[in-house]
Amino acid sequence: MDVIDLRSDTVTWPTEAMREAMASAPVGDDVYGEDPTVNELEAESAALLGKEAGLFVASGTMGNLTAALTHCGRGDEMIVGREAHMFRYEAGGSAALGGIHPHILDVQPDGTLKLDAIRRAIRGDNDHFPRTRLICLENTQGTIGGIPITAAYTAQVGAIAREHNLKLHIDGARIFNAAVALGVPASQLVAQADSVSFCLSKGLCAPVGSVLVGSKAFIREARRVRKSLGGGMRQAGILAAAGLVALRTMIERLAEDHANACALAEGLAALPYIEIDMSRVQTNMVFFDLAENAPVSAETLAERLRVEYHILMRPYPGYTRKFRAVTHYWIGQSQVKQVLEAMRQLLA
Ligand code: TLP
Repeated sequence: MDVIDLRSDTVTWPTEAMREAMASAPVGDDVYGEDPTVNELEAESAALLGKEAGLFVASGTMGNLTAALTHCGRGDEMIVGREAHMFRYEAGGSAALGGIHPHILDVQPDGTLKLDAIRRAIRGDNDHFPRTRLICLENTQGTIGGIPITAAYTAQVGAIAREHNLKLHIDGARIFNAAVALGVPASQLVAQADSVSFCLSKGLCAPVGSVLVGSKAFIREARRVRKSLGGGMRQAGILAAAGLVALRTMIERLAEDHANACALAEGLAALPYIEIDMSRVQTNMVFFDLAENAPVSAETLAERLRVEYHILMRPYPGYTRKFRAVTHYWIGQSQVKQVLEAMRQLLA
């Protein structure tokens, strides 16, 4: 990469190995279920997460939307965090396309929803109420810091879901970051979930795509939903080939991104006008605030980083002084050093 791009791990380019795998991927028509590479990716994804079946989708947003539309009918309700990507950053798709009513709960600083709040949010049988169908969690909880959510907490939410005959969906866009950070297999983190969507196109570096996993019956239904959303992708094996390389070679190395995020955060914490809570740096995200009395505004800082240092880092959408820097495959130790030196100069 010719710039140092810390805006997100979505910006990652595919690796050479991915480009080679894409060039030689066997393909077929995936709408007929005949693309061998897509089939392999779906099976491998399901096995990795301990589920029966998988479905290759175009994006994390499509994975979450397909799950919500498969679990819920019009007028049904899903319980979801106020800070969750599914609520904040998915263009209201589940409401617009599925008529699904979101029941919003506060996200705690540790990324969880309070168990009591979930219990209280579940509707009783009353003609006045929507019907609660679904609970959604996010792991890692990206919008508040990239916080990994433990298997023990998820099991408690799963138990509530089962007790009330609800489904549990996990937006696991970065589930492998959580698994690596917590030192447990990803399958353990989602054992209680009815569906999980995870992204190939973030820290794992594939150019496009996410996989939705769940039971065979759920995925059969989700295939129909994906088709209705225009997500039947034909010779998608070209893309799935990169996804297979991602699953086979890019998961363990996420630990390097976490170490680089830590180094970046420690360096930033030592600079003036930077407010940062080190205890929240647990995976590949560094959130920090620019102090009000800083010699540059957030916009000027972002602009000067871009123009003078070829570093892309911006205030987080919806905030004015809060920045999010995300480390990934294309950010190594030398890039971290360059960013810290640029920040030191601009804040002097
Ligand atoms: N997140 C993007 C932006 O949309 C904010 C980012 O840069 O982090 N779930 C989570 C937790 C996500 O962070 C994202 C993307 C998605 C779902 C959606 O994935 P895509 O972008 O593939 O639709």
